[in-house]
Parts: sequence; structure tokens; C-alpha cells
Amino acid sequence: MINIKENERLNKMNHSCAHLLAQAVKHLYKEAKFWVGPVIEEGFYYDIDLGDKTITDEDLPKIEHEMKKIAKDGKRIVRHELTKEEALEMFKDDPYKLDLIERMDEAETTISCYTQGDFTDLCRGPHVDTVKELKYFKLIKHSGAYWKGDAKNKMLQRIYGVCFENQEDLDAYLQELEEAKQRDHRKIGKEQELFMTHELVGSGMPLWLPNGALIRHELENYIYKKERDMGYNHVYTPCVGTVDLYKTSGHWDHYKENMFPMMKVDEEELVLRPMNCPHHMLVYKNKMHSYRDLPIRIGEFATDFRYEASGAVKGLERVRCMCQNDAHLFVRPDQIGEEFKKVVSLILDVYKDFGIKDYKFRLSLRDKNDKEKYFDDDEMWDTAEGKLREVLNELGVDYFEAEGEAAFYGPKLDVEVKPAVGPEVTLSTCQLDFLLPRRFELTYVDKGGEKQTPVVIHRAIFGTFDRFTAFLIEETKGAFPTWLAPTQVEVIPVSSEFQGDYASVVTEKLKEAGIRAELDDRNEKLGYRLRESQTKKVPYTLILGDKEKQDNTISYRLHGKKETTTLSQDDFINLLKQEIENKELRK
Ligand code: TSB
Ligand code: ZN
Repeated sequence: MINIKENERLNKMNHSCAHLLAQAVKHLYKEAKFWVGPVIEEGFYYDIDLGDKTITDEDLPKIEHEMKKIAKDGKRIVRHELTKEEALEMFKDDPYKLDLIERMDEAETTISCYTQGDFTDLCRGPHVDTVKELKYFKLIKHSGAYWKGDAKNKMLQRIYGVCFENQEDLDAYLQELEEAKQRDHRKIGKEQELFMTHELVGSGMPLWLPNGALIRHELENYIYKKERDMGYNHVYTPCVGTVDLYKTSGHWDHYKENMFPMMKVDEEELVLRPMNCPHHMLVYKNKMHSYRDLPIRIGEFATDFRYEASGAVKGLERVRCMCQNDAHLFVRPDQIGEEFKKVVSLILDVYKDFGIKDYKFRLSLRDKNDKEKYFDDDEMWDTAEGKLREVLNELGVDYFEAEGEAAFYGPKLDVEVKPAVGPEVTLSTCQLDFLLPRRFELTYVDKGGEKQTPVVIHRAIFGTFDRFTAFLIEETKGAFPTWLAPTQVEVIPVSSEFQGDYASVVTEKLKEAGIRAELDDRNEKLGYRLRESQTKKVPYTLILGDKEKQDNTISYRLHGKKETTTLSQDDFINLLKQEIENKELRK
């Protein structure tokens, strides 16, 4: 999708369109007061205080109609420059604009406002010359948004829109938007009964339904096998720890705002864990280690709890209770490069297996000025960041750098992907850490019998099973490869009366072969049952009529295809077993 913010002409038009929106809202709701109306990647929005009024779906066409009227009228958009006093006087009845003006440094910024007809807004510009240029726009959606993003403040009404240069571009964009909506994992998750949420359980706490849980089991088995083959040892550890554990690790000082509050149990102060590293550090420390034992690779499918803002939680993609495909690799300094490369190869290997092609590597570095978020030891950071860059350059992978995205304990290589709706997210991560081993006083005995401190690589290939599944749903549009599909074969007798018995024999035989087959012998029309199997995106639909029953064969249709193929039962089972065994992607 086009990034409107980065396109100069579209950026300007969308910015002007935000003013047009505000002007129309002011015409319709006299009490309206305006906060900010920026251009974003997907168009623009405006945050508006409408008193007690909440914008509804029905309001958008009315506002859009008013915008069209104003645009047609074709007033010029005129810029004025102001002194701070003049600006304060001009907007004296508008607490939101006063807030903005108060914070402006007159010496550095020229204060300007833009007027079109009866509407003036404080704004840096630039804008198009006249509102007549704004013809091809659409209001997309609305939501609540706290003033300055702070839940303690008033909830404002946010209206989103988009503006293009011509109708074709707008239509193409709207179509893309519609397709993205269809792909949204929250929509498919509901349709295919993969997961649900319930306010009695809590925000950001999805419940995995049998179909979703099946997929997750397959993912767990898949990655568990890969990790075992690479010498990982898996553990189970509790999803709570004491405050002292997280004080030792540094999470309490640097990660507290992402954690659930402490609970007191008897004399213990416990927290739900946001990460598993401290537990794994203690597992390492349980034993003496020689330099010959390293790398030691401790893995866990570990449940974590993180406080995510209520406005940020999203389906399975951003949750408050998640399960990481986590591991901590304890290595000697001379093993960092090799071990890191193994992790990156594993990531690439997994992405190939899932057919994931659209992703970017991000080297996430600290923000040198943020001493609160990041552990304060410049020398340690410089070493870790330098080492990571060196490894990446040796690996020859393309990456971009992002300051302020590192973990508090060290720099990361993150894999960024784009969900159907919303900004990019991190899937896999591989992180270099010189800090936690020091804080937990971890050691190994070197060749000379001296105690040394190991280095830790934190890594999560899927990231979390939650986020990875969300991504997979959107990548496949719910048409999972056969090895992952909750139902692999839907068996449909043409008529349950005449071929029902044969269909149940075939279903049983498939199940015995370890294939997830379902029998649909309901007394519904054949066309109806076929359509339903298509909607559920089941990879194989068997249609069993008299001919098949007579010849002891099966006829199948692949999801999304019209043609039918007839095979002997055994040939079909072998075909399927092979496809599942090889984890083939859908054709
Ligand atoms: C890899 N200590 C490391 C670990 O050893 C760690 O916790 N890293 S993390 O903070 O980057 O989280 C690991 C992964 O979890 C991220 O890469 C991301 O894919 C996933 N993740 C993070 N927050 C959420 C969330 N709120 N919902 C779903 N998945 C999340
Ligand atoms: Zn970790």
C-alpha cells in the first residue's frame, strides 16, 4: 500500500483534507473544538472534542457531504504568520490550540495559521492553494482517542480519512483496504473459530479455541523438533517470579511500566513475569559449567504477561498474555558470531518453510540519551552493538537501523512484518546481552581453570505463538497449508441416505491414517455443504457418489479449485500423508 506521508503531493493534499474535515465538522457541530490533525501513512485523521457527542457510522456520510459542499465552493487557502501574542489572542477561546501555542518556541518556529472561508486553523502547512483541489476523498472510520494519548485525559473523537488525486487511485486504495479487512486475522479467527475473547477473562487475553489450539500444537511440535535437532534443551518454569528476581535482572528498574502490578502472597511479593530470561539464568546457575559445555541452549514455550495499553491490544497480534517461543543461549565470547549466525539461519529456514517473503531485518539500538530505559553502561553497549553489526555484516543480510528500539539489556536483530491492518510489528528477534549474566553472576570455568562470565543470546523464532499465528492467518488468508489446517479433509456424501455409510468408512480410514478428516453427512443440499467446506477453507473436500462407492474410490476437490480428481483410497491417503510430512505450502 502506498505510504501517503512519504509522498509530497499526497501528503499536502491529505493535510488540507484534514482541515476540510475540521471545517465541515465545525459547520455541523458548533461546539466542536480541535486538537491535532496529522497526515499518517494511510491518510489523515483529526482529533476532535465534541463535548458529550460520540461520532457514529451514520455521521461520517453527513460530514463527507458537507466536505464536498465546501470543496465545491472552492475557497482559497490562505496563510498568515502571527506573533505568539497574536496567536494567543486569536485562539483565546480554544484551550486545545492554546496548549499548542504555549508550547511553541517563538524564536525557533514561525507561528502560522491557514484560513479557508469561515475556518481558520493553527498550522505549520504547507497546503494546497484552494479547497477545490480536494475532490477525491473518503472518510474511512472513527474511534475514540484520549487527549495526548493519556487515558487520564478526556476521550476525543478521532475521524480518519484519505484523499487522492483522482478517482482511480482512491478506488484502488479503497479496494486494497477492503481486501486487508477481509484478511484481518480477527475476522478470520472468528469465522474459523480459531480464538475468542471475553470481557470476563480480560482485555488482551484471547482464548484459543480447538481449531486455533490445533494449529498452535502443530507449530509447537514443528519448532520443538528443530530446536532439539540444534541442541536446545527445553524446560518448564513458572509464570511468576518475586519482585527481587526482577530487581536482580533489572526489569524492575527498566521494564516496570510493561509489567502487571505486584501481588502479595503470604510474605512474598510476586509479579506475573513479562519475560523468561531471569528464570533461565537461574536454570543455568543451578550447575557448574566448563568452557567445553558451552553453548548451553535453554528453550521454553513460556507464558508471559505484559501490560499493553488497552487501545493497543489487537486480536492475537498484541496481547497481554502471550506464549513466547523463547530460548536463552549461553555462549563464550568467542562463540557469539557462530551461534548468532545459527539463529539467523534458523529464522531464514523457518520463513522458507512458511513461505514468508515479505519481511525486513531491523537492527535495534539503544537511545544513548535515554538513561532510564537503557541500562547505563556505554562501554558495554558499544561492545554489544559493535559485535552485532560485525556479525550482521559477515552474514550479509540487508537491514536497517533503529535507535531506541533495543531491549534494556542489549541490542537486537528484529524481523519486521506488516499486518493486514495497522503498523509493522516484530515477529522474530535475536538479541545480544552482556548484562544479565553479569547481574546474575553467571560463570563458566575456562581452560586455565579461571571463572569467566558467559554472554547470553535471547531469541524467539516465532516471537510468540500468538503473534506468529495472527501473522500466519493473514498471510494465508485462513487457507492454511494442509499440515496446519484444523480440518484437512471434509468428507461429503452426495446423499447421506445412499452414500452415508461409505463416507463414514472413508472418514474412519483417513482418521486411522492420522489425517484430520470430518464427515459432513447432514441432510443439506450438496451445493450448500460444498460451499461451507470452501468457506472454512478446508484443503481437500471429498465428494462421494454412487460411482465412488461402487469402485471404492474417492473424488476430491482442492480448496479454491473447480476440477475434481478421482483416486483409490490408498493413493489419496499416500498423497496426503506425503504433503503433510513435507509440510508443503498450498499451491
Ligand atoms: C526473546 N527476553 C526476550 C526473549 O528471550 C524477549 O522477551 N524479547 S521481546 O521482548 O522482544 O519479546 C519477544 C517477542 O515477543 C517479540 O519479538 C514479539 O514477536 C513478541 N511480542 C512482544 N510483545 C507482544 C505482545 N504484546 N503480543 C504478542 N506478541 C508479543
Ligand atoms: Zn530473554
